[in-house]
Amino acid sequence: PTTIFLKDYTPFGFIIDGVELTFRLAPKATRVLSRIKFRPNPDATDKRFFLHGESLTLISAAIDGKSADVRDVDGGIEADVPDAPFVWEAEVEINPQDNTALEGLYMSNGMYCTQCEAEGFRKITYYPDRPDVMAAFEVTIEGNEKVLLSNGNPLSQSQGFAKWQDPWPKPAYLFALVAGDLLNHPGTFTTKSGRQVDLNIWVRPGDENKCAFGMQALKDSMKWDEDVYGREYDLDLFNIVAVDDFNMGAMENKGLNVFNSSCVLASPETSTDGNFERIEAIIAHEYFHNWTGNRITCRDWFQLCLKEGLTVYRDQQFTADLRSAPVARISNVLALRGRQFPEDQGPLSHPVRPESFQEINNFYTATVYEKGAEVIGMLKTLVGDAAYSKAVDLYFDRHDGDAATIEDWLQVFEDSTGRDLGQFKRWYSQSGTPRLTVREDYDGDTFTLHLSQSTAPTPGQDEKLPQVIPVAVGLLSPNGDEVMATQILELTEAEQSFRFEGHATRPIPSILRDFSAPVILEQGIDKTRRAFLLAHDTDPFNRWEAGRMLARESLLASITTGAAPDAAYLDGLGAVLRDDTLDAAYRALMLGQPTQSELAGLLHEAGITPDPEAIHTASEDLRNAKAAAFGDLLPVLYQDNQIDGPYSPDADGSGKRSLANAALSLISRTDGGALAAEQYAKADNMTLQLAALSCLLDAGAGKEQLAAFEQQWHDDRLVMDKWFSLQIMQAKPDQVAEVTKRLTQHPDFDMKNPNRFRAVMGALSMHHAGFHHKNGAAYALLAEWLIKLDPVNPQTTARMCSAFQTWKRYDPARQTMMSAELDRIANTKDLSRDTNEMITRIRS
Ligand code: HT7
Ligand code: ZN
Repeated sequence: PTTIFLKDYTPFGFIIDGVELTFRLAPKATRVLSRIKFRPNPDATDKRFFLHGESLTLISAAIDGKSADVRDVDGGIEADVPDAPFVWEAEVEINPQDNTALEGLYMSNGMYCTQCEAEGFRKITYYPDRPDVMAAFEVTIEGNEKVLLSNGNPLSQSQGFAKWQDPWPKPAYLFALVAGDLLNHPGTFTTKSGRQVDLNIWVRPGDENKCAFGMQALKDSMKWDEDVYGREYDLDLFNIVAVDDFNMGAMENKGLNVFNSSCVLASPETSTDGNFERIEAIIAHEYFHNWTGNRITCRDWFQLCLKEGLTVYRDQQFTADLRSAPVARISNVLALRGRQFPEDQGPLSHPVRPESFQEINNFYTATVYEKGAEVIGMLKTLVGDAAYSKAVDLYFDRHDGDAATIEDWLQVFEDSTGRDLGQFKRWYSQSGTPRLTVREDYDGDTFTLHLSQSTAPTPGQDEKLPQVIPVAVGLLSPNGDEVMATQILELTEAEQSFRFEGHATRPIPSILRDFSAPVILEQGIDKTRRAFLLAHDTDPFNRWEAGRMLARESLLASITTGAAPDAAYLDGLGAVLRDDTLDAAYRALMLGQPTQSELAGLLHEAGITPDPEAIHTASEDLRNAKAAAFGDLLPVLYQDNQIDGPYSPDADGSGKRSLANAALSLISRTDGGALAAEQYAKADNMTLQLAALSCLLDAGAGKEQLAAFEQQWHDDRLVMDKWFSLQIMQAKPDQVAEVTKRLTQHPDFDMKNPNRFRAVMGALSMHHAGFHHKNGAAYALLAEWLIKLDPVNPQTTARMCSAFQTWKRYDPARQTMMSAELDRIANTKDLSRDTNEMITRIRS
């Protein structure tokens, strides 16, 4: 397989002055006619006329009206062309029906749809399928479907025919076409300059009552981007389409976003609060791409974080503004620690801007997205809010219409602030999670923080240089008052000291407030200090973090020494839970505890081989201890957070439900599931119904309800995904593989549907104690299904291989079993490039 390097970038030899495409739709033999105006690019040195193409049957090709002599080359075709403007015309045939990889033009439930990012357009026609080649598209669709959609504005439409024009030059990865018998949920939005935009959410008949929430989220996003970033929408129409078979969450195609139906369809009866929140964030994310991604795109795929990191950062800001900022921040950090830290600490570690790849689909990672967003957040913290806004305005002014780079992004900050960001740039090139170590000194007046940083070697990077780490610090007095409001310390050296004078009593520092940098903080403080911060920290993130650290230390002690759950933690937690000045969602987060895989990672970092059984036992013991310690409090929390009146997925309602459900899950440990059965029986929304079912299964009950749930929801694919997952998530560790295997034999298990495959195999790989059960059955089952899925859908297969990324953490017996499964996958005949690259990296 060929490796592509960032350093080898060269511009394409031609500029495109316009693209006309005609689609004659037929499930097994769609014809695509292209007419593309090319002219030589004066800035390019490589003048080769090469067009990408994959799985295409070429019917004809012509240059300036004369049949062209094309040569098949690796990944596409070449032709000799004039050293002057010319018109390329081609006709190809493709087979959407058999396209199970879900890249290019494919069919989902009788509907045609496309997915072109990153390199899917080359499966539609011959084209320079690279993001720095931008062009205006005109698209004609001929087909029998009632609705025929493409990017931009409609030029004309009649029975079986539609013509679309997108005036904004775009790279091919933003091309989209949808055709099907769809219904629309309409809306309108008036932009700040007074332009009316028609909005539609297109769905299959039967789903039209699940669009109202998504439509409101879209309007809120449009308004927020105007208010906060000054960005206005730039077409007369914005379409969203819900598709059942989709490899990821959603896609920001210009004017025609395509969504995994799980990321747009919502109703109280079928969606949980978590689903609503996720849908709101993803709709915002895709909409925000219109400026950060579409108007300004990436020069090449190495620059992916330019659009993804920034857009994730923007959608996180949006959620923080619309809901609770501390709760949003804690949730983001949980996601970062849960997904990005393991990636950065294992064989798949790569920089936010990778320097090489074989298959770009494998780099849509937590590092590029979530760590990429953290990097933007640090930049904003370092330059300040006003300077951030000024720099971003300059970015939009200077680069509108460009295919830009990280250098361009940093340059606008340098130009508008005068700051040298040379060292900051290391966040883009250095992989790994820095460790920030703190030591304290006090001399009766001056309090000193000695900070040091180090990053362990990662694949391909043995030496690490110091990075710029913004460390947000506040100081508290021993009675809990804040004696110094949050200040940003800039750690730039390997070791640096920061002095705070004039403190007659020794202050207590609150360090890395709001998680001001994506690092591992090693503070070396004792339980008493943590309990103090849990009780008094004025920074909501650090207050939560203090509780989290106490839980972590309690669990680690139980795992390694068999110690009982820590009483100081339980006391401190009890006080927080009783404090009803704190919002319910925040208290629900406080009740949570580190995941079992997080604990395994921590043990591994401490040089201790994690034992999944011991981790599982300690985690269960801590939950049982909470159930016992809060025996009186939990029913009160449950009762106080019941809501009369209609369901609403807003922050307040969902916060109350999350606290009540967290209480219920502990109560179910002592009442055998009686209260959960009551909740299940009267639940009128999915948040309450699913939580009750989950508690019942956890309590070893719920057989009847599980069957009733299936009976009630068997026609709803998205709800049935939950039914599949839940049974695996709540299975006892020794039964996880068996339950999963049984579910793969269920008539509704369809591996071609990525949502269903992920619901089942994702749940298997995320059940830490079950996946790592010593009999190795789960390893074998996952490998078996990855091997089956690879020829069908390489992209989804490759992503799910990451379940094995932590294999070297475990004992020799488990390592041997996982390694054998990795070998089995690697040795599979005709393994896809996607999966091959992932397995090779994981094994390295
Ligand atoms: N920019 C998109 C990333 C993407 C994708 C989406 C759906 C299917 C396949 C895909 N490959 C890449 C989604 C986003 O980040 O907004
Ligand atoms: Zn994105």
